[in-house]
Amino acid sequence: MTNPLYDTLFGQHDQRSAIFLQLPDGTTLTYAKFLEMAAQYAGYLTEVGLNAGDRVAVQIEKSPQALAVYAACAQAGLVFLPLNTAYTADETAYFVENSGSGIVLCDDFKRSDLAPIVKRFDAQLETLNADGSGSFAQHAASLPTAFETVTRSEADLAAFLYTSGTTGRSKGAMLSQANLLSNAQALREEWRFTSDDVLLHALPIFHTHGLFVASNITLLAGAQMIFLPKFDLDQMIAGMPRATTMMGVPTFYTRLLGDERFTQDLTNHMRLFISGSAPLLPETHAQFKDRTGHRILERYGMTETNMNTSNPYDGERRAGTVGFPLPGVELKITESQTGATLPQGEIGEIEVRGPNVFQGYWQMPEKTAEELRSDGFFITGDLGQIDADGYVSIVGRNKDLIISGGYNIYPKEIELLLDDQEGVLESAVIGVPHADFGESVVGVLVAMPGTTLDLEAILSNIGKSLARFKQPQKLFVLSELPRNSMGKVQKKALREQYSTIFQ
Ligand code: MCA
Ligand code: AMP
Repeated sequence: MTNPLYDTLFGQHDQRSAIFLQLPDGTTLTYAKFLEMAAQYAGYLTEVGLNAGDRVAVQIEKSPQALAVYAACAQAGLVFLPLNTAYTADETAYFVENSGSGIVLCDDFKRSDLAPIVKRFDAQLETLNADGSGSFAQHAASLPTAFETVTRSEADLAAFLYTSGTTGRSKGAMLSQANLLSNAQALREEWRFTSDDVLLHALPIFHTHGLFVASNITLLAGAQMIFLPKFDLDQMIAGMPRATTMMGVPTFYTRLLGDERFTQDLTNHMRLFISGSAPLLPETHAQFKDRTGHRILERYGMTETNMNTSNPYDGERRAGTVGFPLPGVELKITESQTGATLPQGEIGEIEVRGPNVFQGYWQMPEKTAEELRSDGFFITGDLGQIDADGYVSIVGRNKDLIISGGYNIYPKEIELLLDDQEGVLESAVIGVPHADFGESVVGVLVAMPGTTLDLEAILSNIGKSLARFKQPQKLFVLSELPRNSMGKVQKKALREQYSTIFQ
């Protein structure tokens, strides 16, 4: 194979007239047409001077065109770097600079915000809108609909996905072709995807879940997707009769259950519902079973590792667990400090090794060394336990992280901004239970002596540089933060104190 990722996921469908995407307006896109568009995009990316291994930063709304940029990068041997569309220009600037992207694609409405940034980093800015218009599409439209695939190997990098850290600085997780392919192959087999499947796809495609888990498996199987721009209850319910499978974060499932149109009849023909990215409450699993007769299959993954474990397709899908390690993935529970494997049943750090585990953080060898052991085991920062039957459960986190509606939010990043606000002495950001998002962000502030904080002004200020989903939903002021004898802020106590504010 000249380029395993492209050949396996895309190239095999080159001439296929079968439908790849069903779109909300009732139109469809065949594999062949999709790949013609991708080839034109690959042609343009090459024409502007990008070479194999160069990064392409993409912050565009979900659309077939956005997915075609991923295919184009694979075909031209470029590193695809998708960015959350909710990121502010400040946030995006960091990713563009850190990755050294040669080109940035954005929607037209973001162009004026991003232009000065992109210029500063000597990159090229082009636009690609969800309706297929924009400067990038215009240039590409005049190019041939076939492109000679650039030779690459499985060891070459395919994508960077940025993931924040406990220090507040995002790190570019480098994923190789082999990382993506091995995981897609394992999941397709585990979940039995075939060309008869139609996946109801409402996840964003700038994260592992919607891009690599959902789209790569569909492509590998030659299946179809009902490709929705975002989660919308009416569209989900309208699309379900045409689907065979669905993937979602727990919020998708609680929202569906909250709608009386979501009935057993609507789901009778469905083959599989999969959940991940955040803990699925056993109550949700049970309610879903009662309502539809289906047992949601829960799995566990990370940006750095793709998917690690899955509940079984056949056999018991055990609520509150994330199932068994996938074929080829080794998983152990260790003592955090020493890395020593703990006896079965004990709670400890989850470590994983396998072809799914990433290549390290872009230009951050120290960070890589902190989390990736020399023997190849990745320290996930999740606390887990393996029961007597081998089912893995995630029981907590050894990292300060909030997961809201499936998006990861690192408190440190927000605390650094809050600490800089006028009159703030110090701050602590915590996640508290939220019926819709699972967890929601709350900030606790301590004012400088003699100061009264203007909470509205603080929220509005940090909102200028912080994506909306990361912004605290509420701010509270305390005279001091609870600390232990070592002086460490007791976030657990704060979480308990504010645990019912969104209930
Ligand atoms: C939107 N908002 C949020 C979130 N999403 N706030 C907190 N948490 C969120 N997740 C805010 C918006 O800024 C807006 O604020 C208001 O909620 C409504 O916005 P809207 O766009 O209408 O929201 P929505 O469509 O209802 O979106 C909620 C959602 C979405 C459907 C749950 O967040 C979503 O699709 N999440 C999936 C994330 C995902 O794919 N994660 C996978 C990561 P305001 O009204 O105040 O302006 S990959 C991963 O984790 C690993 C590898 C894994 O295992 O999969
Ligand atoms: P990210 O690397 O940003 O994509 O987020 C990965 C994190 O999401 C993991 O380290 C877990 O903490 C969490 N996660 C993913 N899937 C699950 C799940 N099924 N149950 C609980 N947490 C999960």
